[in-house]
Amino acid sequence: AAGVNGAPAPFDKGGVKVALVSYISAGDFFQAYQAGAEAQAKALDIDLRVFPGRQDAAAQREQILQAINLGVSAIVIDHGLPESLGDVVQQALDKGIKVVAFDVNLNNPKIPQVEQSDHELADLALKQVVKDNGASFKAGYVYVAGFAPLDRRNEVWDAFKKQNAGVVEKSRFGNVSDTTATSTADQAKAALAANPDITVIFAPYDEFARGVKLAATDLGIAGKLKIYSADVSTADIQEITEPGSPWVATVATNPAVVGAVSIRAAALQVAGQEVPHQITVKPTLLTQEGLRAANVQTIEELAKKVPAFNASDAVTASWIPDKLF
Ligand code: SR1
Repeated sequence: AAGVNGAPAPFDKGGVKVALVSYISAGDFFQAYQAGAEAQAKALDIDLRVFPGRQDAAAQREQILQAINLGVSAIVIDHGLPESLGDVVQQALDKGIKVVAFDVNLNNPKIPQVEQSDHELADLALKQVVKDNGASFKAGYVYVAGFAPLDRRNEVWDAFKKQNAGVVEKSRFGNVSDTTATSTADQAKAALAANPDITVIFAPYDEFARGVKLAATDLGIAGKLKIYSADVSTADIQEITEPGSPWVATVATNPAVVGAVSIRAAALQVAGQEVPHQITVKPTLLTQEGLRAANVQTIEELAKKVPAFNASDAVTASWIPDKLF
C-alpha cells in the first residue's frame, strides 16, 4: 500500500481496511453505489472488502461479524433492517470500529446517516405529477414498508394525498426481492387490469418503475399512463426516453456519488475528523422531455450536464481525492 500524499494517519501509509456491507446488491442503483464506493476507496488507497447483500437480514448480521473479525477500521452499512442490526453494530462500535449508515436508520449519535433527501425527492416528483396531471386523478402507488428511503418517501405521499382530495389511490402494491422489477410487473398488471381508470403511477424506486412500465406495455396501455419514479441509471434513461414510454419523470442522485460520499464519511471518522450526523446528497428532477431535449443517453452524459451528478461537496477534505468520475 502506497498511502495518500498529505493524508493524515492511517491513510498516509495506505491499506486501511474498510467493509461495505449491503442488504441489497441487485439492480442498477446498488451496483452503481458499490462502484462509486470502490472508486473512492481506490483513490484513498483503502482496502475495501465488499459483502454483497442477498436481502437476508441474518446474512447481513453475519457479514458485519465477519468484517469485525477481519479487523476493519470502518464499516459502511448500505440498507438493511435496523431491528436486526443494533447489537452487531454495537459490537463494532465497542471495538472502536467506525460505522456509517446509508438508508438504514441505526439511531445512534455515533453513526453518521447518509441519505438522498428523500422528502425532497418525493416532493419534487409529486410537484411534477401535479404539473402534468393537475391535482385530481386516480393513482396507483408502489411501496414496500420497512426500507428507510421508501418510508420517508411514503410520508410525503401520505401528506400529498391529504392535501389533494382529488387524488385517489386506487391500488397499492410492490415487492423488494432479487427480482423486484419482474415481480412488481406481475402485481402492476393485476392492479392496472382491475383499475382501468388509473392514469398516474407513483413508483419511487427505479426497479418499481421498470416493472410498472413492463406491465403497461404488456397490457397495451402505455399511452394512457404516466409513471413517476426515483433513481436513474443508463438503462433507466433509455427506458424513459424511448418513443412512447409512459415513464415521464424521475428524481435522482448519481448513486456512484452517494457511494463515494459514504466511504469519505468512513475515512474522515477513521482519521479522527468531524463528520456531521446527517449527510445528504441532494436529488435532481429529470423529465423525459428534458432528457430528450438535451439528448442525454447515459449517466456519464448526464454528469457532464448536471454538476450534481458528477460530484458532491458532502464530507470532503483537502486530502481526499474526489475527482472520481
Ligand atoms: C428498497 S430501497 C430502494 C431505494 O434505495 C435507495 O435509496 C434508492 O434510491 C432506491 O430507490
